[in-house]
Amino acid sequence: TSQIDGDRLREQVAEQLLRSRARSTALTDAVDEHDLVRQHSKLMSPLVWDLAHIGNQEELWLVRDVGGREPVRSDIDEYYDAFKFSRSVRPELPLLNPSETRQYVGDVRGKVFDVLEKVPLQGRRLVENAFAFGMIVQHEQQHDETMLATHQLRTGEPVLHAPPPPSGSLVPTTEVFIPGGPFEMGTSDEPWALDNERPAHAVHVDSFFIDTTPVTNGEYAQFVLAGGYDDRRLWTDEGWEHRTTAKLVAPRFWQREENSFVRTAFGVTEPIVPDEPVVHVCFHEAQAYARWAGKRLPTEPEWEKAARFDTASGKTRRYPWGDEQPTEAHANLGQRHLRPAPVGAYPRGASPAGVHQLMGDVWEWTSSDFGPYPGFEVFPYKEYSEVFFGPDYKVLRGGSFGTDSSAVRATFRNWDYPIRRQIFAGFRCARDA
Ligand code: AVJ
Ligand code: FE
Repeated sequence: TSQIDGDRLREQVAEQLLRSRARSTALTDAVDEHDLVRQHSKLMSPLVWDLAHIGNQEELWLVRDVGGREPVRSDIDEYYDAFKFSRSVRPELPLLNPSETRQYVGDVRGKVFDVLEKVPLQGRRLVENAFAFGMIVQHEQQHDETMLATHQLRTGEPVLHAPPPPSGSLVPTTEVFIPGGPFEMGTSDEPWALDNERPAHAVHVDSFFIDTTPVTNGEYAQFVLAGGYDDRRLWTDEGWEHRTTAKLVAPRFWQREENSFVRTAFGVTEPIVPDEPVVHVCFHEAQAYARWAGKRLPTEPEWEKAARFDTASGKTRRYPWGDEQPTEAHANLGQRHLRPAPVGAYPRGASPAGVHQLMGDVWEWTSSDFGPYPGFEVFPYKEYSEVFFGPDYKVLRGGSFGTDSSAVRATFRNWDYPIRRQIFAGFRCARDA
């Protein structure tokens, strides 16, 4: 009955709220007060801003909107409105200090649990109310990944620790053929899918080849050593312009030592691991590498078809491996590890076509601009996706080791400026058939 369904849903939501909060707490308790309030990079907010912003969004959507309750604090909304002040100026705002922030997010959360207990989760209210909770869980997890990227930019002794990912294994072929024809892209029935993933619609894709694994550090190092950054022909006009003004010579966090490379991640400097997917490259670097390799980046529909389409049944799956939720055996997600796993580490996560590690490890740049699917409807607010549609942003797919499984699906669409590389972004190559 719907009563039981509602109670079950309440439990699941409560569990997800606790899980995301445990992660936010761990990310912010790992550093001292000074590290919480300072800006580790102009590209990022102070960690204490992300934490209070998580609480403020939760207050706006769940306490005030779904719950219809009085504000917890109405005086601070504007400082935590991501559209009002850009990341670079946030340290200058009269922000809550770390202990006020912890108090605030705790107060909000207390009310949220009260709202969760009482809110109707039946009939027509189920979808919209349950979605609001799901959206807020995903929002917190998205900011947790952003905070993880801030940790990566922070200098000093390591404060985050995690066991290494599973070891790699041989992936039999380097690329697979995906036959041309239509497939169903996007979704109309994933309960937590955000507006830009909807609706499901048929898309025709020409035949193409796609690499079975993301491009590795070892492969990328060859490109650098071959002079790829100095070869004008490999770069687009925009890419070359950026490579020149930003003085790009290798992925972010790499340092060259003669003909080898070390990289620094979360306070640890070590030689690059050749079999690990390359991470912290921008779209332009990915594009130049692909051209050097005689290939190109996949389009967004190609990526999704390679990830979800089952040629045998003609059906589109939820995930590359099938319809079951991701587990530790399928993908490197959820910050269980602090790095991408070597190629071949997740044979059980491969798609029907034999494409590995589409989910997790590194976000993958596609060649596509971020735009609406046919039939797109804003839900629930235009600032989630609509205001970003257009040629300024490129789509990334699949999630990274820092993305929680609650905040990514095979339909999930991330986007960023093509020059950004502090995010956990890598890529794989494709080519025309
Ligand atoms: C989907 C990752 C691009 O971080 O800018 C967080 C998610 N939206 N708060 C971002 C988001 C509002 C968004 N990305
Ligand atoms: Fe946000």
